Amino acid sequence: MRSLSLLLISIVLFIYTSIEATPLDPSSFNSLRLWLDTSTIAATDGTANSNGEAISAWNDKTTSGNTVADNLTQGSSNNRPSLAIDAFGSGIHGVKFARSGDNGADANNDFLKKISPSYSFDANDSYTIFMVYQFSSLTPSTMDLLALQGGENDSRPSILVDVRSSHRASARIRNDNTLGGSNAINIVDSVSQESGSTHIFTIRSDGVNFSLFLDGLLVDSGVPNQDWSSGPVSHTILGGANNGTINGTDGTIGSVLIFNDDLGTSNQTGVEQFLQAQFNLETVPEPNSLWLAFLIGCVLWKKRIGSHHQSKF
Ligand SMILES: [Ca+2]
Ligand SMILES: [Ca+2]
Ligand SMILES: [Ca+2]
Repeated sequence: MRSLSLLLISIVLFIYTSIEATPLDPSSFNSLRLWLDTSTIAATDGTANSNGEAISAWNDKTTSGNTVADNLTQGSSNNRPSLAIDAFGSGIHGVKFARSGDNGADANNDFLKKISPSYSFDANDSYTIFMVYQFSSLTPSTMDLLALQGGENDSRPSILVDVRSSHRASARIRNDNTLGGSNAINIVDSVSQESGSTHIFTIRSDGVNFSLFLDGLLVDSGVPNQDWSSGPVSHTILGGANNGTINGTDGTIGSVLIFNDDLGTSNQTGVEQFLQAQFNLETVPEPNSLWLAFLIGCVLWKKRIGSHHQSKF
C-alpha cells in the first residue's frame, strides 16, 4: 500500500514538473512586433526620472524577429501622458493617461500613437496581444485603452482593449461601421475590477475567432472576427480611440505586447508569467492545475483508504 502511494506521489511530482510553465521572455518569439516595456518610456526632457513628468514617446523594445522600432509618440503637450514612478513596485514605472476633464486634467485626452506601423492585421489574421493595466480610482464610462484601427477615425475597423461601465474589462472587434451599428460590435463578456488593481489583458485570435483572457483566465472565446472590407487594421493608439479624441483612458499602462500569430495556450501562459513576475502580480493559473488538483486528491483519497484498512486490522 505504501509503495503504491509513493508511486502515485512520484507520478504527481513528475506531471507537476513537466506541466509547470516557465516564464517566457517575449523577445524569444520571432512573431513579436511591438513591445512597449517599462524600460523604454521616454520623457520629454530626455530622462524618465521624476513622477508626473510628460511622456513624449514610448519606444518599441523589439530586438528579434521584426526589429523595426514602431515607437508610439505624442507631439502635443496637452495630449502627453505622464510618468507614474513606481506604479507597479519599486523601480517599475508606468505611463499614466488622463482623460479630458477628469481629476483636474486639462481638456485634452492623453494618448500615444503610431501611424502605419510595420505590422497590420486583417480579418483572417492570427494575433496575440498582451496588456498590463492598472485601474484608477475613478469610475469611468467607456475607455479604449488600446485601439488598433484601420484609420485615425472611428469609422474604420478596430481591435479594442477597453473598459466599459465602471471597471469592466472587455475587448471588441469592430468592422467598418461606427459605434452606432449594434450588430457590428462584439463585446466580450465583462468582468468587474477593483479600482487601483493591476491586471493582464490578453487577446488571442486564431484568424477566425478571438478570445479574451483576464489574468490568464478565459473570459470569453469564439467571438468571430469581422470582415474588414475596407482594409486591415494599421494604426496603433494607446489611451483612446478615433485618433485619441474619444473614449479616453484614465489609468496607468505598464506594458503592451503585440505578436502577429496565435501563441497558443502554453506560450500565452509563459508570457503572462513573465509579465506577472515583472509587475509583481498574482500568480497566473496553470492551464492544467485542475488535473494536478485531481491527482493530489487521488493520492489523499488513496492514503485515506490505506489508513482506514490499517485501523480495521
Ligand atoms: Ca526627467
Ligand atoms: Ca517592432
Ligand atoms: Ca491631457
